[in-house]
Amino acid sequence: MTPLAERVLAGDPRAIARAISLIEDEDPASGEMVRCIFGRTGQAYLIGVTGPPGAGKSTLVDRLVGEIRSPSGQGPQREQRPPRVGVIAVDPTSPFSGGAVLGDRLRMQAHAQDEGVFIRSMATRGHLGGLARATGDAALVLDAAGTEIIIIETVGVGQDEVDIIRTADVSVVTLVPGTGDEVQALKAGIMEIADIFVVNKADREGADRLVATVEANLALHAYAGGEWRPPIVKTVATSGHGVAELAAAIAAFREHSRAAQQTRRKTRSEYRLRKLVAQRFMAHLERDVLAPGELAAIVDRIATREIDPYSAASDLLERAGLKKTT
Ligand SMILES: Nc1nc2c(ncn2[C@@H]2O[C@H](COP(=O)(O)OP(=O)(O)OP(=O)(O)O)[C@@H](O)[C@H]2O)c(=O)[nH]1
Ligand SMILES: [Mg+2]
Repeated sequence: MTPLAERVLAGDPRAIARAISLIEDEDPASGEMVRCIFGRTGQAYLIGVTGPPGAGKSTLVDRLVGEIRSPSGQGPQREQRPPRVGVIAVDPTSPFSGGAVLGDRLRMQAHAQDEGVFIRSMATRGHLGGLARATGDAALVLDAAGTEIIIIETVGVGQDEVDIIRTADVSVVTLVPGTGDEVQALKAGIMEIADIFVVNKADREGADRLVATVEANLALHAYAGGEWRPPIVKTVATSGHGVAELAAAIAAFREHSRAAQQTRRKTRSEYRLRKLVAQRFMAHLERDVLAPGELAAIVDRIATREIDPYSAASDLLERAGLKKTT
């Protein structure tokens, strides 16, 4: 057990922040830390919130945190006291634009006095394909520290987001009227993984039309009896309108999927393991087996049809000391 891991387990906010920074920087020490805390995770409920840039996700998440923390509020976990909440906002903006910092600061103000809330942005730089893992590890840190509800905000509707959202216990997809994002979301396959749809900025023209479009999409799917049909919640994040309904929808989904949650977590574990092995194998290949630039050269040869990807892959496996496959 490293001293940092111990402090994370004790719930020390500065240790949590430090641990997430290590993960963000891909510091080798972060792997050791995650190994130490892993056995103490698995208690938190993960809420993934995604949607196009500027959809109002942060405003909405902020309101949702307020709702979950309010003694009279709705929420996925209401026993005696409001649950501790952690927010990880995956920020695609350059660390130099200040967007993340500003957003953080604004939200810190709203929950600054609340010891039960931890908010953190993570930059996406340097995480080619590894973003889902970095986010997942950051969630493990919060989980180990005793955070009961973890909200992960991601921007966009691409593959990275699908990957991240896949790791959540519930996926909330936020759309806004008049942007045509739903088409893009459809293409990225994000509609299929949504458990709850939010039509935010419902104060704007076209909200009902967007609700109807999403409804029409859902109608294409025949929901079996007892199968969860994603509800569509209209919100105005700036005023808080609809946020209690969103919290209630999350609570309803949690209740509905209680039995299936283990399966979902198993899928998540399998996905993480497969990703990790694939990433490690590629890293090993590039670092220990191939000469610098050799992988790029092989890629070029595939692009110019000099070799086919199947033969190239077999060659690489063989050179890494694995059995030749076809
Ligand atoms: N009219 C209206 N404006 C909203 C609503 N929700 C958020 N906004 C505004 O939309 C802008 C973007 O809000 P954010 O919460 O930063 O959106 P976001 O999706 O987190 O943005 P990124 O993280 O940069 O992708 C802000 O100016 C908000 O005040 C809403 O329901 N109605
Ligand atoms: Mg945001």
